[in-house]
Amino acid sequence: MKAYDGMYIDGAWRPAAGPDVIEVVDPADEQVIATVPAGTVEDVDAAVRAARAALPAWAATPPAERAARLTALRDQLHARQDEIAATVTAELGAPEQLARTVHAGVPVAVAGSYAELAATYSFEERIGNSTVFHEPAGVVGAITPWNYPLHQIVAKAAPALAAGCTIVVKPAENTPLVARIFAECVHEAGVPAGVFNLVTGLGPVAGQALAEHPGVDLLSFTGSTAVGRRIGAIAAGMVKRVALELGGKSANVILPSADLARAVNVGVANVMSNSGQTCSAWTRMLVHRDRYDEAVELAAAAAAKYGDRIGPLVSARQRDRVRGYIEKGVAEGARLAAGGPEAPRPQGWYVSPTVLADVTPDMTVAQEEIFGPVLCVLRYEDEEDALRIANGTVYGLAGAVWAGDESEAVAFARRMDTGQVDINGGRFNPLAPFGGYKQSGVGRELGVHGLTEYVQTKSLQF
Ligand code: TXE
Repeated sequence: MKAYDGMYIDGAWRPAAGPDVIEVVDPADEQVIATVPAGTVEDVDAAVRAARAALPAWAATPPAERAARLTALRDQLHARQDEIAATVTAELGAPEQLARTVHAGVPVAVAGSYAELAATYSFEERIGNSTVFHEPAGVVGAITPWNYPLHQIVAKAAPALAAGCTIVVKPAENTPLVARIFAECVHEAGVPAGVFNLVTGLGPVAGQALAEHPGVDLLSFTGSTAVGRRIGAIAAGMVKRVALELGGKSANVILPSADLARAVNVGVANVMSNSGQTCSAWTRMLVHRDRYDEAVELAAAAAAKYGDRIGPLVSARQRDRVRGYIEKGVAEGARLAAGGPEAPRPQGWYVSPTVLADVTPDMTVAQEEIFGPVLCVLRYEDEEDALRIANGTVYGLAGAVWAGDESEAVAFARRMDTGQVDINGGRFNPLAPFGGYKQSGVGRELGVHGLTEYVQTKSLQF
């Protein structure tokens, strides 16, 4: 067990203001692996002051120099990929392969993309008789969740730094260790003191203090809809800009012309990956009634095969939540085709890959985000019915459409009320905008759209 002290504020690891610590637990064996300081209002204040003080110089730093720091940051993340992967495995429970490829790999690509965008973005443009400047939005307060602990930080910090903003990050309390590695990488990359700051702590204490701090101009939050609403209310009350990336209940629509086996297998893998703790996961599989039984059989077999490759959930609380949803699904009339609420192992916060069949759109499991390895398979009558079901939740984050003909899938995707759709499987693109329609959020992350969140415009008329 390692007791870390200090928080990264103003370019150095400073002792915390208070004595309290947070225990970090390995979800696979429930052992405490480390402690980190629980930041207080005072720590947040010190971090925001440092960020404010660093803002004018960083905002005035030429974009090419900001790009050079981001390139150095990408190189640091790349050089420490093994350590990052091992840390995510320890604090989140992510299986090794997933930790290496996704948790450690994607942030390298995202940091690299912002190194390029910082150098190429039009921070100044001419519109008729005006010159428009895209200036930094100011001091950013970022609150991040545990499900992709490094990616969630990089997806906010990299565009903020590219835009010339300074930032204070409050990472999730379950996964602060990889956040500390990120701060070390920022430091090694030569980012000036105060430009990036890290305060570990509890949401209602450090997170709330950050959101409410008058020295913060823009809030960027990823997490639950409940907390997102609070952050949005604080932002509205103080007239701060806000970006919210919240939950999802994404539909995987398998049209009758699709390759059913492929669509089902990829769909199951999508839901089970990261033990289902992915906001964009395709948790509702929609299948035409004529192929429904076949699809359920395929999904159950795929889920059963996934069994030994799945990691635990992040906490006992999340495990209990997910089990509760499975039980509720069965109580409301769904049929267990694979898995179930019973603990598959005596130790660790595991839940078996679960497939719920005969799910109808009105059931709780078809409406609420479960955030675990649970797939709901729903039946549709025709394309219009599929569209109604796909669009019939308060969320609109992601989705998938499968069809024999790509243009058929595209036509359907265009009618979906959702921010991102994968066509016949799709492939991750770190430059494509990511974010929600409806109650899945406000604003976009990644690529040029992500950068735009962190600028404000000033126009000069001639
Ligand atoms: O999230 P919280 P939780 C969803 C998912 C999951 C559920 C609960 O459905 O089952 O949320 O997860 C900070 N003021 N998602 O409880 O609490 C907190 O410290 C300021 C979807 O872990 O929203 C952490 O840093 N900050 C999701 C961050 O908010 C506060 C990812 C997220 O934690 C705060 C995670 C407060 N009052 C969960 N309370 C996604 N969209 O990817 C908490 N926080």
